Amino acid sequence: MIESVLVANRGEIALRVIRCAKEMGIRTVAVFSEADRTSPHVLCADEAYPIGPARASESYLATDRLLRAARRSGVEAVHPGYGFLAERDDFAEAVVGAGLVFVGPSAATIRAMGDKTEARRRMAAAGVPVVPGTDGPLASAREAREAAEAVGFPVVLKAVAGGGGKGMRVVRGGEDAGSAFEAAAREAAAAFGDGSVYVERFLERPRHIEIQIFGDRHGGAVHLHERECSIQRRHQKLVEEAPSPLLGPEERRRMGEAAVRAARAVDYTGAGTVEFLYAGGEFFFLEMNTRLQVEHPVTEMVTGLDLVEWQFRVAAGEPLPLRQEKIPLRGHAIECRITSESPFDGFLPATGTVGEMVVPGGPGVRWDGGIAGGTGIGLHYDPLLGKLVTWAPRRTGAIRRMERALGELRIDGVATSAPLLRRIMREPDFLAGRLSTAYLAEHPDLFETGVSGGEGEVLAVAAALLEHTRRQGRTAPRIRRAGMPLSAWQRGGGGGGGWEPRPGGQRAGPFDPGRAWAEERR
Ligand code: MV4
Repeated sequence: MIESVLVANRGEIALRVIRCAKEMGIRTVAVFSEADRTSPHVLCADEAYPIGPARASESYLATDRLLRAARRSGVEAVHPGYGFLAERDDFAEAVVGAGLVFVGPSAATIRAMGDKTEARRRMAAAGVPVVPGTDGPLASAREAREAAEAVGFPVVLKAVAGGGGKGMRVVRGGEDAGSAFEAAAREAAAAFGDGSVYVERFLERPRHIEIQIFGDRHGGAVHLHERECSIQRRHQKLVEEAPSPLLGPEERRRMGEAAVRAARAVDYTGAGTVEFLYAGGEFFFLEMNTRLQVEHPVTEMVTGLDLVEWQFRVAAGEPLPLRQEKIPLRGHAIECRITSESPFDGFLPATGTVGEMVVPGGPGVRWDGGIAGGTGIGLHYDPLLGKLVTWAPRRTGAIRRMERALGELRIDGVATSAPLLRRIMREPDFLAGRLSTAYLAEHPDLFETGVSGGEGEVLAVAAALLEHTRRQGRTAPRIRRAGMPLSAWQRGGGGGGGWEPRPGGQRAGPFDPGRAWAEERR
């Protein structure tokens, strides 16, 4: 087994990996920037090394500094987490070149899957369905027009070096293909240093379903079922779940088999994800992500397996712990991403210092977070504070549990996405599993706050006062001994889940004029 690991990451994923390593008896080494001196991942590790200033390019993205820390600490392996250097083939190569174990796939696999046209070619050759489109990059605007016409409109132009939606351009008619090509190529060159662009048929309102895969160094490959990730905003996922509410056992089996073919086609080792678009009863390969994903806990909850433990075992050269038929699928799990963003304010990034926190608990509830009271939230890194995950035998139970848990969650000192997530947990289309990548765009009411000045504001205040008076009459008084400060539980408000009542509910909660207004209008 691996005896020591440096975790080349921060926040919740660094903590997640360190927790697993500790349970396996692996010595853990954290790294931290000047902004993360007292972060939980640093405090939790056996040892921690400073790697530079807050700016990621001079710390978490600085291969030389990470490798220096690895050498000084004498670790045997490096776990990249996700983001930062996790999908950089040159980093994987540098780690292996330094005589260390890279906990992830080979540099060659990362490189092949990073080129989206090569990925398409390899998948098509392996019998994995791909979206109709071009095999390679387009040489000119004229070629783009011709390719678009051959594929059939609407089409989408994508960066060969892209992924994650950056630089995508949808084209609905022939006249626009040339100018879209020029724009997409320019954007791709600026974003990725490679202006190559290819074309695919554009699927309308697809669902995003991905399959968790695992491969070992002995030719073994399995899948751990799917995750439904359709609720996204600008290619950032907000809610993920497993299994997908609308996938039948037959489709699940076919998608799983296609994902395993994909894994075998690139000699995959470690944890990976095959992303599919699902539209009109068909599924198509989209991309392969050569890392552990943010949303891996929903897979862990429905399989009962520890994916990070599997990563370490595979990296140590062990065969996969289970055969395909033995991989369980039990119950339903949902994950909500809690980010430091103001959802009702255009997702404006929020900053601050985490004050008092209440982390939800109880049966079927998991909190994977990277913050604690006192943690500073700035603008240097990704806004993900933590992930709230619930499990129950059925989907409705997991949703109710999530709503309950979001109600318990309190993060004072910084605005979070939690109030929006709580609204989603009550929204009829979500409850019915009517999901697509257009879900948020098609539900603008989720973002309504109701107080927007003028007449509306007067009405909102009136409605809110009415609601407040009604509630005062029927809720138990809050107990507060003289001189005792209110705890976060008693106080309500703050930046966490907020204690929004259910429509018509009777719970005490902070006064929320927007909510009261929306309810009054119904
Ligand atoms: C597509 C598509 C429709 N047709 N490709 C967006 C992220 C990037 N990984 C690929 N994306 C898409 N590719 C074809 N041929 C629609 C999207 C897309 C999307 C995909 C998954 C999840 C959310 C999305 C939101 C908008 C567009």
